[in-house]
Amino acid sequence: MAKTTTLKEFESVFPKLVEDILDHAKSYNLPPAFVEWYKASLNANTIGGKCNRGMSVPDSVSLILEAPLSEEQYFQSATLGWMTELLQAFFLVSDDIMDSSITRRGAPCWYRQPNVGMIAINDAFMLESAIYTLLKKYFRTHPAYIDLIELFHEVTFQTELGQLCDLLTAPEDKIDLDNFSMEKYQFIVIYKTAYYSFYLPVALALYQQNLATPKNLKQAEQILIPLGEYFQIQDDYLDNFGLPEHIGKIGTDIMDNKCSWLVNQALKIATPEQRKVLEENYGRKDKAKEAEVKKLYDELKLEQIYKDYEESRVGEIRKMIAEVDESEGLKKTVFESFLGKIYKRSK
Ligand code: GPP
Ligand code: MG
Ligand code: MG
Ligand code: MG
Repeated sequence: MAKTTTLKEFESVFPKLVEDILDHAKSYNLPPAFVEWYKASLNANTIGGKCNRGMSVPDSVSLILEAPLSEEQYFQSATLGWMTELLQAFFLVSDDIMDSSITRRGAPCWYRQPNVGMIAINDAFMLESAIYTLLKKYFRTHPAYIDLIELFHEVTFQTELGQLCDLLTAPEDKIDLDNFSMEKYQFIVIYKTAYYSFYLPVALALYQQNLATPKNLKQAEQILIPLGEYFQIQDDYLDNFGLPEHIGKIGTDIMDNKCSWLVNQALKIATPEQRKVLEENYGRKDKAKEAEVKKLYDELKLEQIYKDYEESRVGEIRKMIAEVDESEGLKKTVFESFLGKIYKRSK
């Protein structure tokens, strides 16, 4: 029987990894005060989230093996899990600067903390570098070492492509609702979120177990990309309808002129008058205008439209999972576990 990890167990691995990362920095005689800076950045930006991505690496390995993990197996797979969390930390520190966000995980965004400012950009790079420090230390002799490195590089690039489209469809100075479309939306979310949040953890579990056959990787991608798309639609929904106390962040999508799922749904059903309200109020750095858009979203009953979407999409995803071929060692339970963690989430 598989055994799923707890946040406490998973977090207990991290201090050792921080020591490894800092030892690497110290090997270049980095002055102690700067080692402390790196340590503070690692702890502030990597810890404190839900760790769904990270925990899903040991969980997937245990589900694939249909057995609890030995201490060594747990440490190895949790270490891969922490690398996905470091990648996420690198993205979030950067994304919050690009999105002019205020809070993250219930605290001021890193770039807004005292004495940090734009040093946050370099801190983000160093969070990314930590992935490769750990990969080298623990996976140098693993038969899939090069595949693991290439996977992190490719998924990083895919996420950057998604982020580029996210930013280019949301210019600050040129509000043009004709710029938005569900086709663009789909591209943005698949690349900016689905690959690193959903495909990556399962691909890591498969590589670690030497089960990353072309067929298993393809099947994982075919289900995890739609799952990741659904997850980002939830994120867009929560940006407006979620409670900051629950989601740990204050929504910025309306003021940031984002090609969000909600604005795309609104454009589909708005009357010409309602479209005018959007044209005059969307994407402006003005609280009163943001409130007008929020009011319109309520009038258009977007909350109900989202809930109906969620039910029908989850039904389709369940069907895809039922069709997974387990003959090369991949398990349906890996996908069921992901779906269970995010279905109807409020944070
Ligand atoms: C989520 O978008 C996407 C990312 C965090 C990827 C960022 C990619 C980079 C290459 C920096 P979001 O802005 O909706 O997330 P949130 O709502 O958490 O700010
Ligand atoms: Mg963003
Ligand atoms: Mg953001
Ligand atoms: Mg968001």
